[in-house]
Amino acid sequence: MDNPRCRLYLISPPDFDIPSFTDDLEAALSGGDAACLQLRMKGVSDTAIVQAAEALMPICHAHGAEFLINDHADIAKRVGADGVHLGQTDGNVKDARRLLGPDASIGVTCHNSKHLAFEAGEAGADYVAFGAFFPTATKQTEYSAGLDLLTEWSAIAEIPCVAIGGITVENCAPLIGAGADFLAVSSGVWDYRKGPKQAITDFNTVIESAIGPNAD
Ligand code: TZP
Ligand code: MG
Repeated sequence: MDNPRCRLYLISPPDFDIPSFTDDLEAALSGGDAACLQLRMKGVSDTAIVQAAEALMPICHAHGAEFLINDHADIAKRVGADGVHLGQTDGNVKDARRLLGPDASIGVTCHNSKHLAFEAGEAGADYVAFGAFFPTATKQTEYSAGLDLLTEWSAIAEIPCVAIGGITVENCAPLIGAGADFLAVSSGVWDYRKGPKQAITDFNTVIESAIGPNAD
């Protein structure tokens, strides 16, 4: 995923029905730039993830957004996704790379740890994800990350960093200023009071006006 400036990184809602989320995704992606959608479905069968992927991936591709699968490199391979996002217990980057190939986008959850992020980078990850930056109801979070981590990471590392956790149109500007390459957002888009399309538009307006290392 390219990041000449900070970009949005969409995460699916935890629960959805495919027809109505298909409409929401189509609307959202017509509202402005998003680098990707991560399909994040917990506690469901592989078949359910594959069915959702088959409905959602073409919409992402029609809008120039990558389509990533959370947790399961094998499912990413099976559906021909653009990549996979791995938690610390979801298998290792080298195995995922072998399976998905050199062009796949592989990202790793690194909580609030530069150490984990360097490990991920050495293993060949394309991006590292830090969080949670704000309280969130989407995931029970054990870790919280601060703006300093984004600034330090941008100063020392080549690999882009994704900021995650409770990010909204209203609170995202400091993350961009601190050096986030991507803003990973779920409820801040799907539950936005003006709807998902306006959320993407408004996030992009903030990104374009934010002063930060990636603002050009
Ligand atoms: N990892 C840390 S916080 C989080 C994940 C997957 C949830 C992100 O969702 P939201 O709704 O944008 O807080
Ligand atoms: Mg995981």
